[in-house]
Amino acid sequence: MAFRPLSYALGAEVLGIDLSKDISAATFDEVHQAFLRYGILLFRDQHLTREQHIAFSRRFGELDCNERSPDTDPQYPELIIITTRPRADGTPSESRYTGRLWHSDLCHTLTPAMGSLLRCIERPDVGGDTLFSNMYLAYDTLSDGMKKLLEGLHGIHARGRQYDTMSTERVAFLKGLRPVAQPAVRVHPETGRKTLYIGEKVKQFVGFTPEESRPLLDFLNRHATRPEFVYRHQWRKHDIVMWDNRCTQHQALGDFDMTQIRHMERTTIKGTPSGYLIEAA
Ligand SMILES: O=C(O)CCC(=O)C(=O)O
Repeated sequence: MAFRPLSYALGAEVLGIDLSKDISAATFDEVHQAFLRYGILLFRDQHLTREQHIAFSRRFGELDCNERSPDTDPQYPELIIITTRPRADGTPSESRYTGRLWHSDLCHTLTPAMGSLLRCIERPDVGGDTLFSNMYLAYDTLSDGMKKLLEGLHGIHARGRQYDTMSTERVAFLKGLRPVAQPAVRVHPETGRKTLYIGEKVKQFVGFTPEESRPLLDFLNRHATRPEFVYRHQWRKHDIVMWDNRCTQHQALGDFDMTQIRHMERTTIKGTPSGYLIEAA
């Protein structure tokens, strides 16, 4: 097995591993260490069944069963389906716009995700890329003054996404949920390093109005997604990309012909408790 860095900022391709086979504890440990070091791992040409995708993901910890997501596969609750494939009744898929804002998975819950493993089943002719950014670098490169200002600040993470792609029942459900506040700076539980924990789902800071929060949020989002902190992944069929939600964020691009099929399946590894519920505005 070998690791080939994907960009200056983050990511490595794992060479010489077949995830459909049994993986020894020693090999798994090497993969885990690389995951912590690079933030993103790419496994190419992995011809896996859904069961194998789930089984490999489980090696990293308990999986989220997506109780609240409309995109869960009915047969495999561990899988979130992100697809442009229309539903059986011919109506558009609700998940076709998933991930269009910079975010870290489940940041709007009290147990944000530890990791996610996204498998490319079908891709459009061109585009449908995903961007990833390194939130350690984003934090490390802030001034001492800004670091001090952010210490103790909590961002309010909005739930949901484009409501126009959802059924009315689902919109009502999401609107009824209380927002979650997360620290703007968090410590990665395994590496001990500080990371910036914001994103485009953050609408305001606790104790500040949305209008007061906006300039700081705009600055932080721009800063965290500077090209030198970002890796852009161009998907190939049978790719699996695994990312560490505790020190990276990502965005799915709409840079493709939406009449073509882009079909992705994701497992999500549960993280540790973080943040607190606040009263809905
Ligand atoms: O479809 C993608 O490229 C990423 C989707 C996404 O944002 C997610 O799975 O959290």
